[in-house]
Formats: sequence, C-alpha cells, structure tokens
Amino acid sequence: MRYWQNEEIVSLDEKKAIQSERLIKTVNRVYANVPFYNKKMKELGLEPGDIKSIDDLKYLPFTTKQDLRDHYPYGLFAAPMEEVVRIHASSGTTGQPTVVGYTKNDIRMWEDMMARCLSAYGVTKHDIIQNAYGYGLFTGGLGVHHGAEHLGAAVVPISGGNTKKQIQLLQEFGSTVITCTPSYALYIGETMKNMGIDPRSTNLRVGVFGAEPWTEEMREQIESLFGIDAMDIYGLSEVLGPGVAFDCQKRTGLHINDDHFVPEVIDVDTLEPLAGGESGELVFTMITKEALPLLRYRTRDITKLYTDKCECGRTLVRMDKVTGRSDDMLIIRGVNVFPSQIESIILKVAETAPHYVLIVDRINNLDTLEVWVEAKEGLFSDAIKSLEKVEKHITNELFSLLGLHVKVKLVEPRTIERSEGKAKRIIDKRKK
Ligand code: DLL
Repeated sequence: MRYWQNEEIVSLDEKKAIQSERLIKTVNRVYANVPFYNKKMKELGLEPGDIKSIDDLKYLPFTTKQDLRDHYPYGLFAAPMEEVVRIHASSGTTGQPTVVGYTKNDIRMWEDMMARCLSAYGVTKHDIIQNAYGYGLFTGGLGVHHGAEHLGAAVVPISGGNTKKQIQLLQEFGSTVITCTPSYALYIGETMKNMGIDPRSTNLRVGVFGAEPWTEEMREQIESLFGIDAMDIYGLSEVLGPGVAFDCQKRTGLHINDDHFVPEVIDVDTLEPLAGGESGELVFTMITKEALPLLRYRTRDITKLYTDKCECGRTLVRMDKVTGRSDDMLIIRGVNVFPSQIESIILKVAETAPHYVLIVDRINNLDTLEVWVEAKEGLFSDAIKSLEKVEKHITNELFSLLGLHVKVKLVEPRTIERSEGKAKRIIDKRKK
C-alpha cells in the first residue's frame, strides 16, 4: 500500500490534535482579516478564544456560495493581494462566477493533496499522465497538472476537447493515465470505436475521473471499455479544486483529506450536524488555507460520512460517492429525483448506450419528466416493437425505483450532445 504522507495514517487522537491546532489558527486569521467573518462571529457572540478544539466547529457560522457572490471578487480573501499568486473561478451556470485565490503555500498544499490522490490510485513517477481536464479558470487542468509534476510523473497538458488529438496522443505518447470527466472518457472511447480503434489497445491503465457525479454502473462501463481502473476524484473550487477526496484501492468511499478540509454532513432543514452514515449536505472548513479559508462552506453536495477504519490503513474519514447536488435534485410531483438514480437504471439496460438527458417541463401545472436515452446501433432497424419493449422495461424499472411514471424515449445513436467537460444532463423547460 502506497501512502504519500504520514498524515494519511495518523491515529485519531493525533488527527484531532492537528485539526484543533489548525482550526484555532484559522479562526484567528479570518476574525482578524475578513470583515465578513468578524461580523458574523460577533453576531453569534463568539470570540476566537471560544474555539478551543475541533469539537467547537459546530458553533462557527456557515458560509454559502451566495456569500462568495456578495463579496465578489476578493471580499472573503484572508491574505493581502501581494501574497496571492493564483486566481481561479467557477463558471457557475447561474449568476456571477465564484472567484477563489491561492497563496504560494496554498499551491504547495494543493500539489501535495493531488499527489496524495494520484499515489493512492497507484500512479507513480513512471507514469505518463494525459491531462484532459480543461486548463484555465476551471481548477481541473492546473490542479491535476501541478500534482502530477509534484509526484514526478510526466504530464501531457492537452486540456479538454480536441478528441481526435487526444486519441492520437493516447496511441503515440503511450499515456498510461488519463484524467478527465467520466462523460468525456466515454466520448473518447466511443470516438475511438467509430474510428475503428480498440479503446483497450492503448497503454492506459488508470483513469482519474471526477468533476461531475457518476455512478458505479458508469464506472463499470468505463473500466470495461478501456480495460483500466477507473478511480474517483472529488473536489470543488471553493475548497481547493481537485484533490479534496479520493478513492483508495478498497473503493469503500472516498477518503477526505481531513487534515486540511474538515467535513461535516448537515441536515438541510435544521442545519444540525448529522451522525456518520446519515445522508445530508456536505460542509467543509478549510483549516490550512491562507488566501481563502472558508468556515463551514456549504457545498450543496449530498453524501454520507463513514468514520470506521478503512482496510487500506488510512485514517482519513470517508464519504460516499457524491451522487447528486441539492440543486440538481428534481422535484417531480413531489418526488425527489437525482439524475444519478436514473443513470444507474439506464446503464444496466443492454440495448441502450450510456448517453442520456432528462427533460423537465410543466404541462397544465403538472411537472413532467422525460428521459431521452440513446439506443445502441441496430436497435432502430429492428421492428418498432423491440424499441417499445425496451422503453417499457426502463419505464417499469424507474417506476419501481422512484414510484413515478417517467416517459422514456429511445433516440437514435449519436443524437444526444456529447460533453468535453462536465456533462449537462438536465434540460429544465420550467426555468425560462
Ligand atoms: O469540479 C473540481 C474538480 C476538477 C474535481 C477535476 C475533480 C476533478 P467545481 O467546478 O467547483 O470544481 O465543481 C465542484 O462538482 O461540488 C460536485 O458537485 C461536483 N463534483 C466534483 N467532483 C465530483 C465527483 C471541480 N468525483 C462540484 N463526484 C462539486 C461527484 C463531483 N461530483
């Protein structure tokens, strides 16, 4: 078993001591340097000295994406601009982008966290990493890049898109690792097949996939498509970028780098922290960042935490694979539906391809949900009957999972838009 750092395996007591010391430092830092936190803490009647250990985390104020927007662009920074060496931003489908900053030490910590993830996946300095996450304001490209170099691997900074070139380099550069969104990996594999190239014929052995929710069924499809290990990487720009949490070889949830990012899962209604194993919104407190150490940042990602020991030996707490964001959750006639639930059904159906989109509308004041999913080659040339049979099968499966009647429509191969980054799975016609 390969660990990058000793912090991954410290005892829980040691961990608590490290977290407590770092939290106290951070609280002092934001109280002194960020007027927003100074005001919030005073409103709660809190002084930095009241926070004595990590157990006091629950008394601190929450931070939301809206708070970042209200202080756009640099209002929540806790370091002076002369110490900030990098700025990223998340595009945000609605409203202003969210701007995040890093000092030199922050960048060093980020490199370390990324190297931790890569070594847990079994990547070493002998690997050639084709980095197909987008370079730019998005944290994916540069985040993975620096971590890969720090590990000592050779990184090919191709960025996202340019699929033919990706395939050419996969073949000619002998890349052993690919890093991109899971939906883009599927697209690359599909394009290879269309070009008559066997996706299993390259030197690839590991894929590092994240930046969007993906199911275990999707993992199996990608693994068998390329003949690789498909590993999960989780992160968000407000906390760091890629490198917040990672799959180990045991695959029993993602290890959170909790010596830097302390997680909580809260009940979205009461905002009270939940016990391990209970599902709620993931919240992070960044205890080592200098430029943007947010207190109790509400991610909107829905997951559970596991505190029992992992067989890999790491004592880093684990979280369930993130299968949805609270803002991706559709409420259809009162039933909560996550796109990942639908994905898990569709990907089990042999006659369909793993490309789908959900179309939500409101007709006569009633919410409707249609699932458009691509049929595999050949199904359309068969009798209409077999199309109907597959549609009916998926409808029934979805009904037994969700208790909801969903209209399923099989569409011709290659008619659903492919993604080179984060896939867009939902078209909500109610939001015009
Ligand atoms: O997506 C950072 C990243 C880049 C992670 C490359 C992994 C790989 P944002 O653009 O700020 O940052 O989007 C963060 O994406 O809150 C989740 O909803 C979702 N997300 C990220 N990784 C995963 C994952 C990057 N492995 C948002 N599984 C997060 C599920 C994920 N959802």
